[in-house]
Amino acid sequence: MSIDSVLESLAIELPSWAFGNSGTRFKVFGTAGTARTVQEKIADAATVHRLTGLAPTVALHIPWDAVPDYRELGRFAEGLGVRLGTVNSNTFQDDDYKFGSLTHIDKRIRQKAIDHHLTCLEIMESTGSRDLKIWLADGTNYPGQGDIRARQDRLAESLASIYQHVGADKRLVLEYKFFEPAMYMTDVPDWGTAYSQVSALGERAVVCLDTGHHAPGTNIEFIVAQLLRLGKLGSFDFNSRFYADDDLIVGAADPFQLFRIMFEVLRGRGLDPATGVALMLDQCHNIEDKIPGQIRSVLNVQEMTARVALVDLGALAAAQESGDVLAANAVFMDAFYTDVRPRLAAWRAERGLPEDPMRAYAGSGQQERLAAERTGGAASWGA
Ligand code: PSV
Ligand code: MN
Repeated sequence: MSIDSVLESLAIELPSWAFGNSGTRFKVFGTAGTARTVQEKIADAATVHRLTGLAPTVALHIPWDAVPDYRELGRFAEGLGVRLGTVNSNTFQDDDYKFGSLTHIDKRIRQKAIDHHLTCLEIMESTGSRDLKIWLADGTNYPGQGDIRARQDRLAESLASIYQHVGADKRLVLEYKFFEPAMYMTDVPDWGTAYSQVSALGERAVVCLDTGHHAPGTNIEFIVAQLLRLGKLGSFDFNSRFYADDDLIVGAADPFQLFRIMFEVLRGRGLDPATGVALMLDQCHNIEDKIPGQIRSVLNVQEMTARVALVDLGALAAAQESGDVLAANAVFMDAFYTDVRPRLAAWRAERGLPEDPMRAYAGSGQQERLAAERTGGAASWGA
């Protein structure tokens, strides 16, 4: 793929929750100008798209973004130049789910969690969304607390009950995470578990890879290559981490890792519409302003993707075939070290976009206007 066609096919979905106040378990800081409603979050996402041309859709989280009329919300988004995307379910903030949701030992609570997902599927009919994304906080804190195998069986049964309602043009996307909030064992800890659970469901069930959800040192690009090879990579939740699930700006902690991941995405044709991999962000801007935080994020993905498009694949294959280890590595690193920023600035100028979206936003006065207008916003995670 040429660099221009790669750039044309790049679309990054923004999470509505990135525009709300968030924090750690120690403190949620209320940042001036932060969106207070789902409409304000969508308006902020539209600003990111207007300045970058990279973010045409916004993911919703239910019930954080619950509204009485989702068709109206969809029209509101379209009026601002963006569309509603993935619907994320939430079974992690209700007292009933203390010991699990889709895996819970009590059938009533399992059914409640299943019904929540059916509600999400109904919402998707109104919003025109393709993907229902499921991340579960289910798991245990102490060895012996739960029957690991029985919980897998209940999970499979619950997922099957949801999957039978997933329409022909929709997908169920299962996200894995190896810890937190459960600290001993989670019920979907890794790509292998997610893969085996979605494979049992059928073709329209796929895996979400959140880049913050692996043990330190995990070779994430290997998982990307494998899931693409198996036809089961549904989406990414991009973010970056130094220690745990830090949810920092993607590419901030390790740009080279982002490059290696995007290399495997392109290698596996992950940007072809037929493959259907959704590139999404799942981040929290705890101490920085949200809109420029999201602008920086989508630019980081674009920049690393553009560098990947520069890899001389012919030279790489030749070096690999002849066993020339250092030459192969040099081809790879040459692309990684290439500064593509002038080229991307020209690409933006050709499309009527600001050459430097970060500077354009900083100079627009919008942050100051929002800070003056939006007062009294709720300061809670997901608000
Ligand atoms: C869990 O840590 C997670 O990555 C899931 O995607 C949730 O839906 C999201 O974070 C909430 O921020
Ligand atoms: Mn995630």
